[in-house]
Amino acid sequence: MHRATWATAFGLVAGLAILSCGSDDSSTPTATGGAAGSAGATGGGSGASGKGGAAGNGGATGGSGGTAGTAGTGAGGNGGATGGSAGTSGTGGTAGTGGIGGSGGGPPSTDCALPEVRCVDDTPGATQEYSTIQAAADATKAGDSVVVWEGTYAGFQVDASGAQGQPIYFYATGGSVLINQPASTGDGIRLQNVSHVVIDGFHVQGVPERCIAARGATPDTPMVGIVVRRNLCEQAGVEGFYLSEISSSLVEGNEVASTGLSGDARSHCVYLANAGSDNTTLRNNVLHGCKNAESNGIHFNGDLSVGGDGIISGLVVEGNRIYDTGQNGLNMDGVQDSLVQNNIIFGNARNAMRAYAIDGAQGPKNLHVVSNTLVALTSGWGVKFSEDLGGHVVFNNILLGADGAISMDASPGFQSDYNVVTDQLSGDGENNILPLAGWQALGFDAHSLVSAEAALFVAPGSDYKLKAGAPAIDKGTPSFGGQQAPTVDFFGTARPQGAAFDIGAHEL
Ligand SMILES: [Ca+2]
Ligand SMILES: [Ca+2]
Repeated sequence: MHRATWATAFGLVAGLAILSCGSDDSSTPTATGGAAGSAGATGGGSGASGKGGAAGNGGATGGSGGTAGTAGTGAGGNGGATGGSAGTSGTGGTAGTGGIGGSGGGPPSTDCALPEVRCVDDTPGATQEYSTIQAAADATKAGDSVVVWEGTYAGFQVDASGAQGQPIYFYATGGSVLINQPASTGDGIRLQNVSHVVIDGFHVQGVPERCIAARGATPDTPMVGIVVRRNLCEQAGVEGFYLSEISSSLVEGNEVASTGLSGDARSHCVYLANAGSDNTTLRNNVLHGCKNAESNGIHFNGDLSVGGDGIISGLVVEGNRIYDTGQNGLNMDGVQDSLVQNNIIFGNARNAMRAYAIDGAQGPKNLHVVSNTLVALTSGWGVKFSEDLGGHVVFNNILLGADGAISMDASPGFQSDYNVVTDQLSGDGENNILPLAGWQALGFDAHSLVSAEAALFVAPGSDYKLKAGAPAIDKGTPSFGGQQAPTVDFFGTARPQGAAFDIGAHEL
């Protein structure tokens, strides 16, 4: 069951890659010239041709990495952030080093004969250079890959950093590398104040602490360049992932299910912690079954008491599917200047999206909430703001809630339109609940409309694609309030289809 869902997440990533063309098709030619980087099948960049230089990088989405020079020392390009494949090492001369694989890729090479590839297998043979992942991790330096072959392993801690363009890449081959015994910390995988480390493809199950924890940095000197990709986390003792002070990092294509076996009420699927965790992207994750009482799909905590500016900013939260948690889908304490788009959130105990300040230095400000399907029909609101500093832009969303669609206090500069809503909204901290007509009289949501689950979705409760004839179809807008709508939907389908942009995370 979980495996099947995980596979769906992979499909999603691949789909996005196919259709997200051209958002960053830059290349990195050098004066001496490398072998041409291969452009991605769609949207990747290409490098310069020649000998020995660096190959091009794939595009931000969908690119393939370049091929290193055949007789040079050039590095292979980086795969696209999603969907790209890693660069190919050069042959002859000094071998080039492949780049970071995108979601469709992996490490530069899995060839155990290469000195920078450290192969781990629990079974003796050609792929067993190390029998534990920890032993390989302890030997790594920047640019190394730890390639783990199918088997069952104890967890590990990473104490060595990669470098910009030379990450340490931990890669689980074949989809059945199981970590079911903890590292010494009790976590499955611990990143201890390191940067430029990739964790790709591990299945972590039943560890007493977190499946993956990154900690030990400070808000003023956070970890950078952490990539947590395509992992499956089940039955963690506490949170699924606890990621503290990770900046300019990427959490994508993971599935987290069934956290909190220790009984801790705050056993979030994913916890992005503390004020150094700026400019990080969380996308295409499937998060569910984190059901303890105060557990959220993703808990963001800009905690002033821990130091720094007390705010998490510059986030991109997109393409996530979050359901069946004990509290809110997105729970954002002290988050500002961030984009939330193309998420499908439903069936949680409380609000689909909640932005506020308790631990954060300030409340929400300048959140752009676009093209999401946010359904909170157990209790709560589609989206709720408090301790609010305003500047939010909210459009093209389906916002359904047992209490209503949007709840806020007076929110300076608030802009919302082109939403499908429950016919209950509040602009004064829920002292007054207004129907859409009354809300429109305040100057909001002139083009929005009221609807309900049964009229909108293929199968409320499980399948939140739009059904034929749904009133959300072709009722959206390409941009609003200075923010563009996403050019693909949750499934990677280009927007718009048909006559116009649709409202919600799905485009028909
Ligand atoms: Ca910050
Ligand atoms: Ca359409």
